[in-house]
Amino acid sequence: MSHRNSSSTSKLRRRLGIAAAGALVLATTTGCSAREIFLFDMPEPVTEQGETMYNLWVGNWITAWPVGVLVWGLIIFCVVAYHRRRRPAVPVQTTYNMPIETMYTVAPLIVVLGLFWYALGDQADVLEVKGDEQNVVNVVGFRWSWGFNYTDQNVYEIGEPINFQTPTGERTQNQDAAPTLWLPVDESARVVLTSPDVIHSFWVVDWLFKMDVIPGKENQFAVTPTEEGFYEGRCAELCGVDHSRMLFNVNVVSRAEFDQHIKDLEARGQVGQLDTGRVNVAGEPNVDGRVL
Ligand SMILES: [Cu+2]
Repeated sequence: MSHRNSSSTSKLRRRLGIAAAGALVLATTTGCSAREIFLFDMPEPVTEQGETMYNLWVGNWITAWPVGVLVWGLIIFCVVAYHRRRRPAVPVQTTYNMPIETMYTVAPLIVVLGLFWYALGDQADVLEVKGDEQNVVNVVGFRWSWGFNYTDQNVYEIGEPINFQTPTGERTQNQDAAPTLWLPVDESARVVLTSPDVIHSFWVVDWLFKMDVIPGKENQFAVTPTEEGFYEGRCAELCGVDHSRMLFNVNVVSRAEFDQHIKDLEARGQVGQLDTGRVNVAGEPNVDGRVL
């Protein structure tokens, strides 16, 4: 190796070393955990089905990171190694190299088929509704809030659109003011989704799950919450001018607290079921024929 080559090699090593040290300092000084860095701080699962989603994501990241690191590594290497160096105008051309071309084709095919296989299996698990769930609730998404029919107990809850701002820009309500669906922990629930007007989407962020709410169609899924807690939800389908006001919560509690909540709804006179089949002029659902 000539003197010129060895000096440029050591320069290259130094630059790569500085880049690596910079990345390390950035990662440690921002105080991020490995989960935050490699999984982008994805919420940890709080339902049985969420566990499946979480594992699918982790599997995807395990596949994606080495591919990403390889690609970024090659890009950065080329940028650093060939920076301002004299190269022939046309580099050496490699054509009809069967081993390389076979690798280009087969390697991505294996990755894509593998991801597809796992996604398909997990999708079937997450969407499985056996029909023997311990609780049944009917979620009604309407312009611009949510209603919850506790089907077995014949009581309901209905919310109002969240008011975020006064005309002067003050924040008047927060997520806590949104209607709340209560569910008992460690019990399976079948969630039936209906809409009297347009397409909405029922999304509980920490469940790692959302499903469209389609008028004239009953979408449903089963969920078993495994952690007590208060979880934020929102409409995830741009459904009109006040779409952003369609917030809700899910409160996962003990069986005793759940029973008490049902009694509270009865005491408030919220007996009956929201009927999504009858819609008044404002597009809001009726309760037992009464216009809300
Ligand atoms: Cu909506």
